[in-house]
Amino acid sequence: MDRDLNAPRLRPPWGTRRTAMVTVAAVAAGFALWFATSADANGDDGHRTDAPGVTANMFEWNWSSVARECTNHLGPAGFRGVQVAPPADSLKRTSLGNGSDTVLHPWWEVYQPVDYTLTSRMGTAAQFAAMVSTCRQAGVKVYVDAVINHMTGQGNTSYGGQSYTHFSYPAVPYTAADFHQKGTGPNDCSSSSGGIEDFNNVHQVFKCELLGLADLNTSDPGVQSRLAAYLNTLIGYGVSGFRVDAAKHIGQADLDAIYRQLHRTKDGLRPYWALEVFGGGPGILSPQAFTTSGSVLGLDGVKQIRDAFKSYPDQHIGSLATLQVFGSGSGLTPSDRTLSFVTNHDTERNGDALSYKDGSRYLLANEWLLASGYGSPQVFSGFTFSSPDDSPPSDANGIITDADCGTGRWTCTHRNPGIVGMVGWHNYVGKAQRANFYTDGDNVIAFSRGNRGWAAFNNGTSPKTITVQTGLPGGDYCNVLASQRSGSGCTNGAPPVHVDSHGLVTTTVGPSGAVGLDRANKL
Ligand code: LM2
Ligand code: CA
Repeated sequence: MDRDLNAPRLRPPWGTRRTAMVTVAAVAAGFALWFATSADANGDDGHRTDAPGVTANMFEWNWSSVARECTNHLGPAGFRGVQVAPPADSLKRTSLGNGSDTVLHPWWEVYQPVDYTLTSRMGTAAQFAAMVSTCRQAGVKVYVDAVINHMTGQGNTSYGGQSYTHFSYPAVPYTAADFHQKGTGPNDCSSSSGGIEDFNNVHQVFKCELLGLADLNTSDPGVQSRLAAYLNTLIGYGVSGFRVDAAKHIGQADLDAIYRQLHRTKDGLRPYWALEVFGGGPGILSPQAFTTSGSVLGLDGVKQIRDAFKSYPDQHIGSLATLQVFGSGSGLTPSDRTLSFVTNHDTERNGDALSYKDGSRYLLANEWLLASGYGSPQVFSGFTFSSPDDSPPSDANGIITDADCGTGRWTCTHRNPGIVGMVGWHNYVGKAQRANFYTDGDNVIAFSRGNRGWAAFNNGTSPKTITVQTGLPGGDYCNVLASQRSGSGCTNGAPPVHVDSHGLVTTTVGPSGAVGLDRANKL
C-alpha cells in the first residue's frame, strides 16, 4: 500500500477515544485504516503500551549492582521499574584528548556506541540478562537508555575489543552509506561544518552531527531494521521499554518507523518509549510535538522544579507556592505522556536542575514530585563527582566497580528513607486527584490526593506550624517520611500525627522537611 510519509497519520474517524456515535460501517472502515497505517507508542495499534509506575534511574550502576538493588531495595520499596545506562558496546578511550581533558574514561563514553553487542563498562551480556530477570522477579521492570541517533565520533576501539573508524563500524556492520554526511544529496547534511549549527533548523537537527557523533541515516530502511533488531534483542531479554537518547535528532517519522518494528514485551505490551527532546525548539522540534510518537522526558519541568525549590542567598528565584500550578497548566507536556524527574545525568551537570549537591532540598523536591501526581516520576541515583567529566568508580580499564552506598561515591537517593516513604505513598494514592491545596504564599505547601493521602512540604529555613484540611478521616497516622505503621504504633518511635473528626490537622513541618500521611499508615 502506498503511503505518503508526509501526510498526517491516519487515525480512526473519532480520534483516539471510542464513542458509540459512529455507524458500524464507519467503525469497520476506521479499524481497517487504523491497523493498516498506524502503530505508535501511544497504543494506537490497539495494544496497550507499557506505562511505568515510579522508576529509579540507576545511572551507570553496573549490572550486578542493579540486580542487587532490585532485590534488596527497589522491589521492596515499591519501585516498579529501573532505567539503566546504555548497554551497547561503546567507545573505550585509550588516550586523553587535548586541553583540559584529564579523565581517560569519562561517564559519556557510553553515549558513543560502536556496535550492539552487550559488552559494556557495566558488564557482560550474561550479567545484563541476569540483571533483567532478577529485577523482573523482584517486580521491577527494566527500561534501557537506547542510543540510536548516532555512533561514536572519536577513538578507534571499544570495550568489546572492536576496531572502527568514523562512518565504518564493521561489527554492526554500518558503512559510510548508512550515515548522514556533509553534502547536498537528499540524505546529506547541508550545514557548512557537517554539524548542527542552528538548533532551530529542522534539517540540521535531524540530519547533521550532534557533537561530532556519526549521524545515522535513520530514514533508511536498512538502518531502521538494524536499530529495531538491537531493541528487539533487548526486549527478548525482558526489557520493557526505552529512554530514547537524542530523539529530537531522529525526528518523529523515523522514530515511528523504528517503533513499528518493535516486538511486544514479555508482559504482552507495546514497549514504553520515552523520547529525549530538550525544550526550546519551535514547532515540530518542541517536546509537545513529539508526544504524538510516544512519551517525552520532562526536561522543562526539571527547570520549573529547580526554580521553585532553589533559592540563592542573594537571588530568590521562586517558591513552593508557584507549584500550585505544575504540569500542562504551567506549559509542560501532558502528565500521561511524561517521564518526570528532578534531575538526570545531563541536568545534574549543566545547571538546569537541583542535584544531590543540594542536599535536603533535593530530597524534598523528589518527595514533592512523588506526591504531585505529575508524570511517571523517576528518582535519579548516580555517582558523586567533582568535575563534570568524572568517571563513575571504575577499575583502570574503565570497568565500573560494584556500587557501594557506604563510601560516598554513589548517591543512593533511592534508598533514602524519606524517598522510600513517599514511593509507598505515591503507590497508595494512585490516580486520586489533588485536593485541599494550601500554601502560605511562600515556601510551605500542602495538599491531599483524594481522600487517600495528604502531604505537606516546607522549603523554608524555619519550622512552620499549619492547621489545614487533609481530606482524611479522623484518627492517628504515622508520618511516612520518618516511619510506618507497625501494629498500634509507628516505627522509629515517631509520634503519630492526629487528624480530627473534621479532617483538620495541626502539625509542624520542619525546615526542608515534609509530612506525609496515608490511610495505609493509619493506626
Ligand atoms: C544525549 N541526549 O541527547 C545524552 O543525554 C547526553 O549525555 C549525550 O552527551 C548526548 N546526547 C549524546 O548522546 C554526552 C556528553 C557529551 C559527550 C557525548 C558523547 O554530555 O559531552 O560528548 O555524551 O560521548 C563528548 C565530548 C564532546 C565531543 C563528543 C564526540 O564531550 O566534546 O564532541 O564526545 O567526540 C566533539
Ligand atoms: Ca540524526
